[in-house]
Order: sequence, then C-alpha cells, then structure tokens
Amino acid sequence: TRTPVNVTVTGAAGQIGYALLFRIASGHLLGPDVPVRLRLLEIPQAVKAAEGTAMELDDCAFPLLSGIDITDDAKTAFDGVNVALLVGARPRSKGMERGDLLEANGGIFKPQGEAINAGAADDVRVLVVGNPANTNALIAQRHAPDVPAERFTAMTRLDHNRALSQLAKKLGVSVTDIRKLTIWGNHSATQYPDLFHAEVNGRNAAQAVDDQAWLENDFIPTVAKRGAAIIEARGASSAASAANAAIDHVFTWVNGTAEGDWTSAAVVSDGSYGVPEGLISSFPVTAKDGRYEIVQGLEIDEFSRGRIDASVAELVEERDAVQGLGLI
Ligand code: NAX
Repeated sequence: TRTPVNVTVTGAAGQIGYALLFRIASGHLLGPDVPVRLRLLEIPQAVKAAEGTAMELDDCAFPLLSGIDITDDAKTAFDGVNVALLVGARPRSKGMERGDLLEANGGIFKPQGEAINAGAADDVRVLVVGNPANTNALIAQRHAPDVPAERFTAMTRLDHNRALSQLAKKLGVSVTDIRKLTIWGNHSATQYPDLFHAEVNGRNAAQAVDDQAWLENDFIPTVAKRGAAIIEARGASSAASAANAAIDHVFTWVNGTAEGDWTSAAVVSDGSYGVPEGLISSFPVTAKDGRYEIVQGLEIDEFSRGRIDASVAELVEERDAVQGLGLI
C-alpha cells in the first residue's frame, strides 16, 4: 500500500471547504489509487464546525481517507504537507479599504508561508484560492524562501472553466471540443480570457466566433463578473465550482495536460509576455512531470496586449501595496 499524501486545507469549515473535502477524500484530487491524509486548518472559532465536517467525512467511510487532523495552528497543519490548499482568507467587509484587506490577509498568508517553509515536504505544492488569490500567494511565497518559487500558485482555473462553458454555449459545441483557452493576469474583474489562441475543433476560436462585439461586451465581462452573478442568483458565492476548479488545478499539476492543449494557472512569472518577474500572474500553462510551465512564443496582438497589461498593472499595484505595508 502507498504512503498517504498529506493534504492540508485551510478554511476547512467554510463553504468551499465543505464542497472540497469530500472530493479530496474520494480520490478526485490525486487519483483513485492515492490514499490521502487530511489536515484541516481553521481559526479557533471555527474548529468545532471543522470537527463536524470531519464527522461527516468519517461517515462516508472513504477507502482512500487514512486520517483527519484538525488544528488552529499553522505549524502543525503544514508539517509534512505535500499539497496545501489555502482557501481560508479574510473577506472584504463593509467599509474596508483595499489596504486594510491586503493587510488582514498578510496577517494570514505570511505566517502560513513561514509554516510551509519550516515544515512542508520536499515536494510540496501550494494552491491559493482565498482572495485576493494572486497577491496572497505572493505573500506566502515570499515567506517561504527555501521552497522553490514555482511551487506557489493561485487559482484561475475557475475562470478558465467558466470561459470554456461560455464559449461552448456560444458555438453550440462541447467543452471537450475546445483547446488552448487562456486566462491572463489577475483573478479579478481585470482578468483577460483570451480566445485568440484558443481552438475549437482545430479552428481558431476567435475566428469561429467572428463577433468582436460579443467577445468584448459579452464574453469577457460575463467570465470576469461571473462570481458576482453567482452571488446575485444563489445568495452565496461560488463554492462547488470553486472546489471543482481547485481539484482540476492540482490534478492537472500532478498528472499533466493533454498533448496539444494547455490550461490556465497563476504562477510565478519568469518575465514571459512582459509580465514582471516574480509576480504571480495567470498564464497559459502546460503541466508535465509534475511541473507547470508557461507556454512560450505566442504572438500577442494589440487588443490582447492592452488587456493583459491592464490586469498585470493591477497586480503590480497590489504587490506595491503589500510591499508598502511591509508584508513582503
Ligand atoms: P467562507 O467564508 O465560507 O470560508 C472561509 C473559511 O476560512 C472560514 O471558515 C474561516 O473561518 C476560515 N479562515 C479565515 N481565516 C483563516 C485562517 N487564518 N486560517 C484558517 N482558516 C481561516 O468562504 P468560502 O466561500 O469558502 O471562500 C473562501 C475564499 O475563496 C474566499 O477568500 C473567496 O473570496 C475565495 N474564492 C476564490 C475563488 C478563485 O477563483 N480563486 C473563487 C471562489 C471564492 O470566491
């Protein structure tokens, strides 16, 4: 039998946590042959709720689930961690300025980065879901100098999946007919879902759509503002779809992208496509041998250039703000 993989989930008692944990325990994160040991990190007030979720996990009798630990201590939660899903974050409350939000999250992601640095397994992979995801990931990464920077990522896979569905609907095709879609930039309203490099049954997606007005006024804003539309309809923010995207992100990272395709993930920039080195920005990425790599050599036209630059400018502002606050 294989040694269980240690999977740490922060914010485990939250709504994404509730949708995520059962799928991890049933084998969807790493595959049907990989036993997992769950570590749940919560704030003290939510530990009891996390224990309730753990009781339900027990009641599923998942064959792959080899144990559950619950803690409010980051050091304990990340000791020996192989896969860290950082979901818990400080939401923006009424009247909160952006600086306050970044500062509150710095208070979460700095110690978590330090705890990962101190205790994680050599192969640790980190996915930040909690918003502002890219900048939270940057804060954690900067406080884990002994972990290769490429192991820190932030989630834009939900945006990617949303874009796949919107395009499939528009063209009356299946999502499996679409390849090489990209989300660029920040997981925020400035993100740029790019159809110019995407293919639908081998044909260029932007040409297949042939409707620049739809692309600019419908597709891009629908994808970028989908989170708000879900809140409006459901009365609560995206949870199961976010959990599903987190599962996809890690599964792809470990198991690879299909030949001739890529996906989207926010990874540490190496300077590709004019994105300043060190920023955690979304790119087209392939996964191979357990590593995400930025797809190189794409031609970026003027329209895409402007959109990418605008979203990256926002990431630069966020980075400068957390730098100004002494968080990185
Ligand atoms: P909830 O408020 O339901 O749950 C968050 C949980 O995190 C709470 O149980 C809270 O006690 C816990 N928490 C807070 N601080 C913590 C800390 N220091 N350590 C451990 N746990 C802590 O939020 P939920 O709907 O689950 O969303 C979680 C995060 O995901 C939010 O920041 C949200 O904005 C973000 N999202 C990111 C998405 C993405 O695509 N990257 C999409 C979905 C989602 O909006």
